[in-house]
Amino acid sequence: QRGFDHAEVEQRWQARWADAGVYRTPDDVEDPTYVLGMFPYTSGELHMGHVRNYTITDAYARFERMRGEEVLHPMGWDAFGLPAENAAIESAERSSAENASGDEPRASDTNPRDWTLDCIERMREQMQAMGFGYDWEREIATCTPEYYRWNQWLFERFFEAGLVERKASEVNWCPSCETVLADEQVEGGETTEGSHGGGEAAGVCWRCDTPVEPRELDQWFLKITEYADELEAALSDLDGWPDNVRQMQRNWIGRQPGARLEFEIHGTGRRTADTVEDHGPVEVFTTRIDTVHGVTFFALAPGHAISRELAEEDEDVRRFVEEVADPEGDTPQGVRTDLTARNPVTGDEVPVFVADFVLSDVGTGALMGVPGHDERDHAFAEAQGVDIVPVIAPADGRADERARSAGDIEIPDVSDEAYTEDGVLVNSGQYSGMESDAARERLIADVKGAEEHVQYRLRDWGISRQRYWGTPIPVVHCPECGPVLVPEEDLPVELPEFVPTTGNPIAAVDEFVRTTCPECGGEAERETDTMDTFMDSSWYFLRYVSPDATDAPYDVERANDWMPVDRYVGGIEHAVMHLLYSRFVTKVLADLDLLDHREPFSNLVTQGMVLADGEKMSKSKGNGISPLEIVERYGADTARLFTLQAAQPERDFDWSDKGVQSAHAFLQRLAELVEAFDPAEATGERDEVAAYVAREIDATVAAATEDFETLTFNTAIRETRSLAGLLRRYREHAPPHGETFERGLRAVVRLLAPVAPHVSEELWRELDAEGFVAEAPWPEPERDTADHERERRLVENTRSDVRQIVDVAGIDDPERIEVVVAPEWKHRALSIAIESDAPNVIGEIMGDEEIR
Ligand code: ANZ
Ligand code: ZN
Repeated sequence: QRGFDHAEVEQRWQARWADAGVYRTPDDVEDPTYVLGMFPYTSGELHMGHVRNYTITDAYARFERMRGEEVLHPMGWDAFGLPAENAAIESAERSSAENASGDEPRASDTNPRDWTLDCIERMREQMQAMGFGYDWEREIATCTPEYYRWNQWLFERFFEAGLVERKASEVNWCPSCETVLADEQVEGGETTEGSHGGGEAAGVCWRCDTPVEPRELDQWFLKITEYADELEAALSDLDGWPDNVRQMQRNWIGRQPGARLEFEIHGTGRRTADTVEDHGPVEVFTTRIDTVHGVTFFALAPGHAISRELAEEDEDVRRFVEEVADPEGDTPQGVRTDLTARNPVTGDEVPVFVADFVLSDVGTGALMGVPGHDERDHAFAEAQGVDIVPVIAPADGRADERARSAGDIEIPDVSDEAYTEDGVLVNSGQYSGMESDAARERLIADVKGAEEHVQYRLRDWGISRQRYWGTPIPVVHCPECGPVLVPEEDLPVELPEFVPTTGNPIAAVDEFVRTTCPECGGEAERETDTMDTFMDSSWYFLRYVSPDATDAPYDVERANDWMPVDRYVGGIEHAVMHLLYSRFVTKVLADLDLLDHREPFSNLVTQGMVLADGEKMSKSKGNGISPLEIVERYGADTARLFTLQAAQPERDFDWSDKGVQSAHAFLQRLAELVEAFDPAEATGERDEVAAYVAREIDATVAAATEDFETLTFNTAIRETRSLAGLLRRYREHAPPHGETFERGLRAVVRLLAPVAPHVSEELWRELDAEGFVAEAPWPEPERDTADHERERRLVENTRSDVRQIVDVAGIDDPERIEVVVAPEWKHRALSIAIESDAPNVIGEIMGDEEIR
């Protein structure tokens, strides 16, 4: 019998850990190291991405626990969402097809709740099989009333704080899922570069790939835009976050410093609505007030109040607004009105258009058109035969005073293409000759009605979903009182039983919909929208702190002690939505005095993908490898070891059977090495060799510890494996072995414990050590390792010399390598040893694996 039986070993230790409560975090712990993996969506099976994610957090949590830290490492389920509902609908369709009579739609065999709970059972089992050390007593599932009532409660606190709004708005509608999608859930929409901000092009649904359509609906919004400023500014202090994620959030928030200024609008009389005159000045937002002398037209969004009024009186405008306008189109289109706008700086009157590239919900819904310096405006002006005037010249080289005063500035030709950079102002009256930056400042100060203004690309967070499997929004619509919050004592508003329909299944449940108004007691209807599941995940990390709390979403005092999360690990696909919403909700909680922290995650790691032949591993690509199969065949320890040694957490890596086999073989060899050791038979040691090995142990421990601290598991494992290799050669080449050898084995087993916890427990016992290795103290170097570092580098150099000799000599027979190379190496080693005053042992333990 070679090595060990992984299935038996793994199950035995999993049971023992559970019995002993090794991974429990008692409530009275003061400030545990909070290690968290993004909780999984309950899809039914763990995939390799999950395995990687949770192996990383688990290894880190185990490392911290062995270092003597209290650790909080919980797990739960992101359990609401469409797939559960779709599964139920499909099952209902199947059974009614089988029942071909086709009269009544039958209740589905599966309902979303059962489907989800089933997934949870399976995924929990799979996680346990992986040996992840979670505190299962803190497990949460967002689809339980105990959890989602707090979504409702939070919605109500947000409402009272003025952070909830109901408004008609154009939404992304997925005709296949029959639901509204958040912008972030629309994929593949190319954003038009260059000109006027917005420009979201049609994309597809993130779940089902169906092209998304625009639709107008009354929606509930959380006003994340009120926090845009802080969400952006605080990014620079989040040093524990990767730069790319912070940059993605910055881009998403899209901070644009600029100015607002006012244009008087006049009717030119022919068909003008007098009403327009009543509007007074119309505001625009611009990032380029320095181009104001180049304004040759003015444009209103089709949804602008003035456009709507014009549409009532002007057939051309009506037709354009209702039939032609396409905000997602590639070419900007518009219709000329008989209004003019007066440039507040020059006094020029320019024509006013209603144009579809002006977005209603961006800025003020109106803009000043500068075709000379903006690409969109340029295209529009060409199509409409509007003047194109250059007012900015490239500053390069000519930016010196002399050239400028000499009137020597070369005015760019903008007739074919806009010049979009900053530069020096020309054709701009008293401002000519100034640089863009300075001119902006001066113009904001000089122009009446102009003021500095920062605009954000970020939109409010639409949380309404017209689906069943989510948190009911706790509102009653009363014909008398309007929308009224469900009183706190009546929460949770529980989901009714599922009925399969197209559209929104909740709206089909009469007993749910019909209710009385909490304010006037009259007949009223419940809101039938449910919340975006990103609401569930934007505070779940707080619930783990007190998963059973019944009078608050979480224990505030404990959350103050335990938060923020010290290590948060998850996929880069959450860089914007989940991570931004979580930051937003945390800030609101802080402002509601429900938390002392303004950021939820002090440190973030986004793990790379697991690839198969260079492509993302996934079910839909059919190139997936099931973690379960790997666990069955090689054991969880092997799966974990391979996953962590393949690459640094941030990097993608290719699945490799060879790598898996090598990880497996290594664990087996290590087991043999430990099992073959009998402390009773240990004898005295040859001093120089033992001293060298002792130093290698220290150096390995020091290096691996540093690697664990930075989650660089792959190099930690490499170090540990090479120490194990050294010990093996030590046994073969330089017996006898005693204390040092044993110390080495104990170090290796503990360094591996976070990575391959089951076999490590087994070997720990084998070494007659006390207790669980999971709770054993992390190894420490016995001596200062600085000297040894230097010596190690010399040894490394020696080895690479040897490698070169082997290469040059073209030797491939291991026996011969030893014979041919050994004298060379010994000689060089000796000289190094003399030079560096290091113990002369290198030759004794020369069988470097790569050479042999
Ligand atoms: C005049 C101007 C001149 C602008 C120039 C730009 C360049 P970006 O382009 O992403 O920085 N804008 C304002 N309101 C808008 C709306 N409702 N819909 C579409 N576009 C709108 O975004 C800022 C610019 O977007 C603003 O600056 C404005 O055009 C345009 F050489 O004003 B600019
Ligand atoms: Zn009422």
